[in-house]
Amino acid sequence: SARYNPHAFEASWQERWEKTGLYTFQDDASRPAHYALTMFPYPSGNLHMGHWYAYVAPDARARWMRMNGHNVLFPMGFDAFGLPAENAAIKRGLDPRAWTYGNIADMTGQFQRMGTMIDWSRRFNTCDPEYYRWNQWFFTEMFRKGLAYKKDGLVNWCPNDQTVLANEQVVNGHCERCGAAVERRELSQWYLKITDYADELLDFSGSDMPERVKTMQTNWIGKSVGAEIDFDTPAGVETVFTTRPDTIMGATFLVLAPEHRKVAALTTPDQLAEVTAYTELAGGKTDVDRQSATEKTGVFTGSYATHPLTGHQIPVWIADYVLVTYGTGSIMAVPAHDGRDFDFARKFGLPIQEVIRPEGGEAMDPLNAAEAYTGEGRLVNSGEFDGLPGGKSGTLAVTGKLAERGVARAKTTYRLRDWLISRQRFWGTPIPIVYCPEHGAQPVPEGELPVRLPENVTFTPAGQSPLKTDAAFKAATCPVCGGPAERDTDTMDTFVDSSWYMYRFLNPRLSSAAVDVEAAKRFMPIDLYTGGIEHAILHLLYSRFWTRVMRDMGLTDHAEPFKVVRNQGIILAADGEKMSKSRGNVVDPGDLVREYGVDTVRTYLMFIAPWEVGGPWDPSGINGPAKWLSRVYTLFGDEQAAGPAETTTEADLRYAVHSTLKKVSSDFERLSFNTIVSGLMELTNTLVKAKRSPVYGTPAWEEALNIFNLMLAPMVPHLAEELWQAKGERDSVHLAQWPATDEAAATRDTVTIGVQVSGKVRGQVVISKTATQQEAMAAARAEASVMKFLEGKETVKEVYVAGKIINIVVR
Ligand code: ANZ
Repeated sequence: SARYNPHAFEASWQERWEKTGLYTFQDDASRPAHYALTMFPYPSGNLHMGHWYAYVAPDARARWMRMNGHNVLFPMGFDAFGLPAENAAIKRGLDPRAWTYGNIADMTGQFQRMGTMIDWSRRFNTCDPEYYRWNQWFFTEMFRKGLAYKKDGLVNWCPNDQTVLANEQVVNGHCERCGAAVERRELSQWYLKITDYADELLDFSGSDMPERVKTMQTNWIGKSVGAEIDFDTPAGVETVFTTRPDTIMGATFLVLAPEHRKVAALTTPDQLAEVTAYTELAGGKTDVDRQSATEKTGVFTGSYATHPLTGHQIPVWIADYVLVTYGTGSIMAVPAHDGRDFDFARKFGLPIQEVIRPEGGEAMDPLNAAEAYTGEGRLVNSGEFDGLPGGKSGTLAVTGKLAERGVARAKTTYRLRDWLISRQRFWGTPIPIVYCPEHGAQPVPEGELPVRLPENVTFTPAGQSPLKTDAAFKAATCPVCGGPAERDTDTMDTFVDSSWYMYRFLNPRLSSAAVDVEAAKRFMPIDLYTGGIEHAILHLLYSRFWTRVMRDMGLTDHAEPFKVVRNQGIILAADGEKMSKSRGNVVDPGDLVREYGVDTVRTYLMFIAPWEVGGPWDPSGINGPAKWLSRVYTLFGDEQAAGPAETTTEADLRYAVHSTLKKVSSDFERLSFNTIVSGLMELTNTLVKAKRSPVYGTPAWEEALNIFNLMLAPMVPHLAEELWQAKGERDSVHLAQWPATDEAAATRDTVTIGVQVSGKVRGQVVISKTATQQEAMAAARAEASVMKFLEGKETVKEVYVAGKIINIVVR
């Protein structure tokens, strides 16, 4: 008798599939297009459990879509530029190219053992010159459209990674990659104008993304509607940005960021020492430290500004709670109605003037008030504006009046900054710009792309990019005059690579263009994009920006790259911590595959937790799926299982099969993989019993096995194929159609419900769904297990919740 031995057939099926090109994507316009993509991995060298968890379930989903008649594109590649390759070069003298491609080869092998339907013939790596050439092309196109520009300014510098970072890569003042505290540097760098699309990126109507992803992006973009208002100062006009112009009559002082360029001109000689000391102190703190500080700090500049409505002289202070990078880097302080200004005024004894009062509220006592009133309320102490509702109406009136005099303008501000893409690193896409002494920054002409990374460069322990010292790389000619020019030696942020890679899979070898426009029309936006929540802002926002740029270039006809985005949860180690080498709690999927076979590992990963939630790894948990698959294997065999004879009827069997099929189909639709496994496990129990019943061998039995086999195919592709072909089928189970539910068979007019006696479950009965209370009670009383608890007792109450429970209360 045959026992389930996955090692006997898994590898050989994979070989057969490979040889017959089973998963090679065939473009077939007669079937509806379906593009499923999971975020591609970084080639670190190993596919860990997190990768398996992320890839296996979407693979099952893609297989299911294929069986449902869709023309499914499910490709994979590698996000292959980035620092680890360069660090291996600096620390261990390895060639970043060899290191990266070696890892890619290893990981592709590991991936292939996973038994997915990925079409490997479409694989590309973002470090392939044939790919990054198009990064360069996009960059030069954006340069021509003014969407890529170079600017001097304060930038985030990671002292550990020796490179600048985008704002998105700074998390709480620290480098998102290595955790080092980020410093500020003044540098000239390349930016992409994502801010041009800020408003559009707030519109999520074209993309079904998890709520928290939308919230994170909305907060990141941070749109604020208000006005800019001009104040006269001894150093010229100073413009502030405010979201509450209606509070202007309560503005009792101005505050500038310590780095504001007017600080020097406003500082009076007797305040100079204090201001200088404070400015130096503030420069050493991160924005986050500055904004979260509980105690407000600041100093008076010695100068006064003129209030544009009252003409009063109000003091100008500097304080680090005002950021130089937001708005205009200065504010009008309204301590009565802004919490930060309130704390500041309290601390330094500055005047607090109430101008907004809550509906029906008391006047504010400036000396004893506990906090600012930040609601909309109604205007008071505001002269001609008194009585107006605060918020919108007040703002309109005040801004209107100031605008007439030319000292205010309505203004919308965003927290979002342009995307800084220059990196002072080697292992990335060279920025295709040359600097001519005569003609300045010039894009490299398309015919000369790609600008290739040089080979055999020498890395220094200090970590400086070898491009900076490579004379041959730097030497270039100006495309305008043909004279000598110097190449930009920075490379692009690797998030550029992943911003449009999904388009490249549509035709990865196309040499005449970045994107196959016709294919994009049919396959984009992506029907289901999956990956980790950690990409909620960076990658997803950048891709949404890039797609809009492509639309404006005429390459696509849509604005959103993803129709649906879903995030998988995280699988933690058995100790509840993240699996990591340093903690020594890593479970290697390769080891598990060698022990249990791929299908068991796949099943376990789908069974372990609701996919979008994740959970801890239970080392013994894999035994359940392993046993289940052996039961399944035996079920399909000829021998009769031991055990008492069963009485399963044809209707019972068909009900079990079709109701499971209906549930599994809807679970696939909503990505509920763990309940698919449990549904199939439950059905296995029914089938094992049915095998010992008269229904065994009938057409209903044959139908049951057939449907069960097809339902197994997306989840356990090897076992399903083995069972399918053992039955004598000639075509792969993966080319078969997903079975149709027989709706009549899938619903039953009877239900099994529990019977309680005085609240304790004593038995169950099968009754008609439409049974009356009387019929239900009669059935319950006739049940032997219930009867003995009723004997000699008096019934006090009968409860029947239709379809759910019967309770007979006795005394
Ligand atoms: C006066 C005022 C009165 C304000 C009031 C608020 C309430 P959001 O919503 O985040 O955009 N502000 C402006 N520029 C700033 C900067 N560079 N650093 C720190 N704070 C700054 O916040 C806009 C408000 O934050 C602005 O409106 C300004 O304070 C402050 F009852 O102006 B407000």
